[in-house]
Amino acid sequence: MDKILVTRSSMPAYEEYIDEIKDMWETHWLTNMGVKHKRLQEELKSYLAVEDIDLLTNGHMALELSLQAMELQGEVITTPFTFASTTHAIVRNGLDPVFCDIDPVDFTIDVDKIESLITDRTCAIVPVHVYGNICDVEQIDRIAKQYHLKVIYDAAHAFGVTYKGSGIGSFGDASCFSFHATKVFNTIEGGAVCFRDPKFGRALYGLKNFGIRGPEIVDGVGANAKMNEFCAAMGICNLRHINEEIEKRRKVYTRYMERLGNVDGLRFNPTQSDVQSNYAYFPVVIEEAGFGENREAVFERLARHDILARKYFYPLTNSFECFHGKYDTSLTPIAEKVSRSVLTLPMYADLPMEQVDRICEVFLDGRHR
Ligand code: T4K
Repeated sequence: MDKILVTRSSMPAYEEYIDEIKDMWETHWLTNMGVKHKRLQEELKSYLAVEDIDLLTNGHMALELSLQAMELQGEVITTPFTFASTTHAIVRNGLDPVFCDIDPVDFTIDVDKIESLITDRTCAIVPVHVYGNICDVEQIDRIAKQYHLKVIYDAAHAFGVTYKGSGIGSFGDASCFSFHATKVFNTIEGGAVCFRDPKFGRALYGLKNFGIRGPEIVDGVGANAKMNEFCAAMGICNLRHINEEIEKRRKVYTRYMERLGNVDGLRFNPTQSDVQSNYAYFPVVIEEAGFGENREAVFERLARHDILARKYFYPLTNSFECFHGKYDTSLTPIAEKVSRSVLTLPMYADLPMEQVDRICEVFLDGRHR
């Protein structure tokens, strides 16, 4: 039997993609903000219900260049329960990450702990809508206003999520999405920043295109983070099917919950009120005392049956070797505990229900059914 991987890229029909890229053999226009880039940008602005958006090569550059465009200095409050990218974007900007613990229920930044971490060096907050669970955007907004801090959301997991009917990308000063192959919506590699302030948009654009403003004008020292036309074409195709894809994910989520939802010692993504979810990931927190087995035992049994669940996010970013013990993980005990007990099970739109059933069977190993 084939391996079941943690996810599988959504792709349009082969013919649909070929049809979308065909004209490039006439125009020979492959990158540098071509027609497909412009079209996808407009379509995403409308789909995500945001005021403005710019497309980039990937979610990481979206984060890194957003922080740079804000010309920040000092400390940035963030969480360690995330992918390497979030913390690396902060550190690569010469900023000091200050790690805040997470909420034990939805795994996002614990808003009650943010204020105690604010110093006169704090310049921004980088919260993460982890697994597509949304942060407490209202409290974060209040804190940011009170202490004059910028808010840059890592929205890599939150494509299409809405809160009280508003696109999740419309909160904070900037929201950074990932369109990586493994995401709910993909452009192969890709990312975007949503924002409102045109001054920030102009700075970001300069950073993604060498600071070039015209054939003879370079007014800033920029990088290159432009989305190319093949990626934009993939996005245009995938966006046509996105609602269907999310609906299929919802069905997978429902099946998992039917099989695992009432098992002692297991915890799942919460249902958040006023939130339209995208079912990006299916994390399970395994509490050994209640379940009778720890995360490692379940992970290994699944792997023996060719089911490759993942430990997103273990280890915590504040314990990475590259930081040489610089950060004290005992200051984020809940993140540490969740990181040691969570397993993300396979989740993608075309995951057959029989495979979901098999995954659950192996997960439970006959003991709790
Ligand atoms: N912030 C957060 C919170 C993030 O999670 C991420 C990325 C970022 C920022 C940065 O965004 P990007 O710069 O990546 O756009 C994966 C992804 O590479 C990464 O995008 C993602 N988060 C992270 C959570 O997961 P890996 O190392 O686990 O990927 P990999 O190669 O093991 O792939 C996982 C599974 O996906 C494979 O087993 C099969 C499937 N897959 C993978 C690829 C590459 C496909 O079906 N097709 C593919 O092309 O990091």
